[in-house]
Amino acid sequence: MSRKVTDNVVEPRVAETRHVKTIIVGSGFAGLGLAIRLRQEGRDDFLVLERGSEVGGTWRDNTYPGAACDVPSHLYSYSFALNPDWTRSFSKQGEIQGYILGVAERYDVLDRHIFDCDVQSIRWNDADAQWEIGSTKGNFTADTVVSAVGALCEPSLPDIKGINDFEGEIFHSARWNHDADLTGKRVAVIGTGASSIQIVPAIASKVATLDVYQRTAPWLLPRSDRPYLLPERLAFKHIPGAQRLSRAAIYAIRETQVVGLTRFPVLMKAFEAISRAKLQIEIRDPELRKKVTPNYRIGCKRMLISNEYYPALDRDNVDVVTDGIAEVKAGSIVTEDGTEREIDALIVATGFHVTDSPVYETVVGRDGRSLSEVFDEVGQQAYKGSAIENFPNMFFLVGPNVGLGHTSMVFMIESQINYVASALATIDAKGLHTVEVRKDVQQAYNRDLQDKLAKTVWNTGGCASWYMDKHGNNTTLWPDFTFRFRSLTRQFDVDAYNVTTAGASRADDQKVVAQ
Ligand code: N01
Repeated sequence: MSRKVTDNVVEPRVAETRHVKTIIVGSGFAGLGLAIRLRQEGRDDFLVLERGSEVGGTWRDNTYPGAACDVPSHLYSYSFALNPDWTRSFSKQGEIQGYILGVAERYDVLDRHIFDCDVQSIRWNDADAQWEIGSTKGNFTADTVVSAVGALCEPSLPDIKGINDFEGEIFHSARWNHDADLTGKRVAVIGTGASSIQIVPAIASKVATLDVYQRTAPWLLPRSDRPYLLPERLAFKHIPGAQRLSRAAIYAIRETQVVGLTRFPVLMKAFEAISRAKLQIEIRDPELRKKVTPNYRIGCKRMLISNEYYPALDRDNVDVVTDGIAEVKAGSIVTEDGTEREIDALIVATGFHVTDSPVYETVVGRDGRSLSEVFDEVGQQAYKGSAIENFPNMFFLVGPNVGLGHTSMVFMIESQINYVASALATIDAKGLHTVEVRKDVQQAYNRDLQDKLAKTVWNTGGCASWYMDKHGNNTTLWPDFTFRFRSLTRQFDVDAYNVTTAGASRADDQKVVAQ
């Protein structure tokens, strides 16, 4: 099949408001997976609104040199669309994006997508009990909306004096400018997170000089990446169960980390020992080694894997700068100690708006408050990462406290897809007009989560990370085994929701319909 992903798109007539039963916003792993499920269940009255021009989400957007996944390929894929053809144990961005495009075609959901459609507002209309969606491709109404925009979609730009006056090439890691030729240039990278540690080794040998501005040193572990041999690929393809077995083994091994990360942070010392040995072996210069040795417990921030980052830092043309940045000038960066380093290009690898996403301002719930206003007050929270009080008939994929640092997000996404698909089926089967998670249920769920999180290395490991919100709560990570989340989300639990049936007045709203 040679159909392009943007073919067969359903374009609305812009002047009209179009009603659809379910609107999914975003078509990364999450939105696409749900679209496939809905189609498989014969629920064709849905649309996926996607601001990009193809599916893929973060894997479409992050095209920086060296971009690759740090979860093994056979686990980092849909359970219903295993891929025996992965060429490496850890896939690169292009191969993952190719896989996602292929799945979208194979499961025939592209005709339900509207691409280049930037959703600008999602507002609940209580009188009509439906969502009103404004977008660059017209207006829609929907009975239910599923937000699948992802947590790592809005680049966070550092608020550094003068940065807007920089006259050379400047771009964020997630918006890589492929027209900018860095060969022979003096380049600076701000940030040393998961993106930066892949970019730095990928460009170090081609640039003239590379200044890596490090605020906090990351912990690094070995990356056991290798190409799959032909016999292995043939086995994955032709021996029944071989790929499932490999996937199950990867899952089980990764899941053992949960004990150290969430219950007994002291166990993380074993990983720390491996990481220290790696530092010792890969960095010759003792001064540099000291600079890049982290001063917090491993696992507190995301553990990174690379065999190339430290050797890249050890190169003669690469400098790690740990003095804070005071100012960016037209052609240089000045640090707080007064040193000025001239550069031609500046790469901003400073992460994403996770707990303060601007997307939250665009979603307005039942009482007229936006998600960002609600989160401002109570912190980013949801029930099972999937539903939020005051936002009826709305579900979230990759919502609050669903994130992971140790294994595949696709596992969590598929768990949520089960839950949301079950919710939509329940709404239909029971003839429900609205479903809104009960406040007491949401509060109890989040109290329990925060109790668990208090013991984790993320909260106790002595670091500052994007896992925490401005209230000091970890509102991003799931603090337990992932199979527990799978079990929690297997079925929609309608009794956790206030529901109304068609024709019921708002006064009846709080009554739960008979189960
Ligand atoms: O972003 P980050 P990322 N001045 O937030 C620094 C996923 N991912 O794009 O640590 C100076 O991790 C900041 O410093 P500090 C993965 O989930 C996966 O790298 O806050 N520095 C940090 O060093 C990952 O966790 C993969 O002190 C500033 C860096 O910028 C998530 O995406 C690959 C600064 C930001 O690191 C985000 O990763 C890539 C400032 N004002 C991404 N502001 C794989 O699967 C921030 N920093 C391999």
